Amino acid sequence: MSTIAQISTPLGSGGIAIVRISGESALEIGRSLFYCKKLQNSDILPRMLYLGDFELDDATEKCMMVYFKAPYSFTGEDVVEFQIHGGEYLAAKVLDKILEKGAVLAENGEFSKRAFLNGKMSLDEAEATIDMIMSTSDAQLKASSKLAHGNLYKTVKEIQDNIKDSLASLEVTLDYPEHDDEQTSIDDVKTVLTNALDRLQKLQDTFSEGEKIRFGIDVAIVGKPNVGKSSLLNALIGEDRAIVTNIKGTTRDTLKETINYQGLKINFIDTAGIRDSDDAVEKIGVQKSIQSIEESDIILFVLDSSEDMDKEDKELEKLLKDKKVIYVLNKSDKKNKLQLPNGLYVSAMNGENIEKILDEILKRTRMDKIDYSQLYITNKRHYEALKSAINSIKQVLEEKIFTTDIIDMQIKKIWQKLGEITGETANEAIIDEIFSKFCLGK
Ligand SMILES: Nc1nc2c(ncn2[C@@H]2O[C@H](COP(=O)(O)OP(=O)(O)OP(=O)(O)O)[C@@H](O)[C@H]2O)c(=O)[nH]1
Ligand SMILES: [Mg+2]
Repeated sequence: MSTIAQISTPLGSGGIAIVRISGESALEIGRSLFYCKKLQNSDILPRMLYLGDFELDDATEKCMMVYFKAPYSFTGEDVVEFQIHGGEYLAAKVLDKILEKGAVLAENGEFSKRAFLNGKMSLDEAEATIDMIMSTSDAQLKASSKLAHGNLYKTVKEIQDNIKDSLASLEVTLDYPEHDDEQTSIDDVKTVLTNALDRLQKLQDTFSEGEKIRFGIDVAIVGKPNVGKSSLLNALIGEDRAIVTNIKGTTRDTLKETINYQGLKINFIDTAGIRDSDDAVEKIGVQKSIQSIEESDIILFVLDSSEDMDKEDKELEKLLKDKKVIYVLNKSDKKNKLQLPNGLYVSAMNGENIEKILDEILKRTRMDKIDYSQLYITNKRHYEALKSAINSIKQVLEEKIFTTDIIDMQIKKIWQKLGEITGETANEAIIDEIFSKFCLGK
């Protein structure tokens, strides 16, 4: 495999930039460009930081160099890293020099891909690492760090091993029928599969929360015109973001704003007031509002508490009947008229009870019950693989005639599906696609 190099820190100016080389010639290339008095008559020691000079054509860069000897490196190959002053042009020059010596430019995620191919991390761990890097909330960071530490990998591997072992002992009884009872072994396989099914289903069930941990809870703010949806959005995010007027139909387009609350992301979507309208633009806006209702996890159904519910409100309520809905009775600073036992009286104008809405969102979506010591499936790819492994297990357990051949074939299928999560059986195109989404130099 070729020796690759790339700048591993973000492009731009900063305190330090790191240029990384990985592959068979990493050490040779690194040493040929680096002058350090200490290294004149001695070998370079792995994991030691050396201070020296990197020779550029017209300049000398005083920098640090570190060597990681294969297989004890991030990629599992020989790796050399230069820690240089963080100038964009300077880093590019250092990289050029390394390329001149025979290294090739690493593609996006190529260091990580090599780490995966060399068994340094599983595919799910690599994906979780990127998720950690991209984290924008405590919840996402905690959940992805658990995954990045191989907790999913270990669970999946254990289940795969259990299934494989039980199949192996079944095969032994078939080879030596005098030793054991075949039926007992078949029953053992069934027990192992039932246990696996239970564990996998529990994991699969975490995806609903897992998705919210990763992407946030989607909350649509819905209501007829002028009830104060945009005012409420502004109050919830603590910023004057949406236009507010006393003209009905002010909001034409949906507007999404995210906040962090108790470590979780909440994505609020302000929508156009829903009503019958002849205005072409407003009609599109209303269509978008309806789409937001369908796509969100929970709805803030905003009503004007100073008025009774009218026909428009009631029509809208019907539209929400299959959704999780929080009744938000806005304008509580005005004389109250609307009585709803399950309503939350708030005022977007003076801020009354705004935080209660946030708590209610967490409660109703059960996101207040997140236990970070537990593993959450946050990645759709893992979820899909779990789903098809679960289906295959169910199929075997439902077989009327439980022959060894059927078990053998089905178990291989289950094993294969589970292997897609860890990458063991994932096909090359999927692997390439995953790593191509990684950052340059990662
Ligand atoms: N008194 C009082 N007035 C409010 C409150 N919230 C909003 N309003 C007023 O209600 C009017 C409509 O507010 P918006 O936030 O634009 O209402 P909307 O639901 O977004 O309206 P559309 O975008 O037209 O659908 C404005 O005049 C606001 O000042 C509140 O809590 N109390
Ligand atoms: Mg509005």
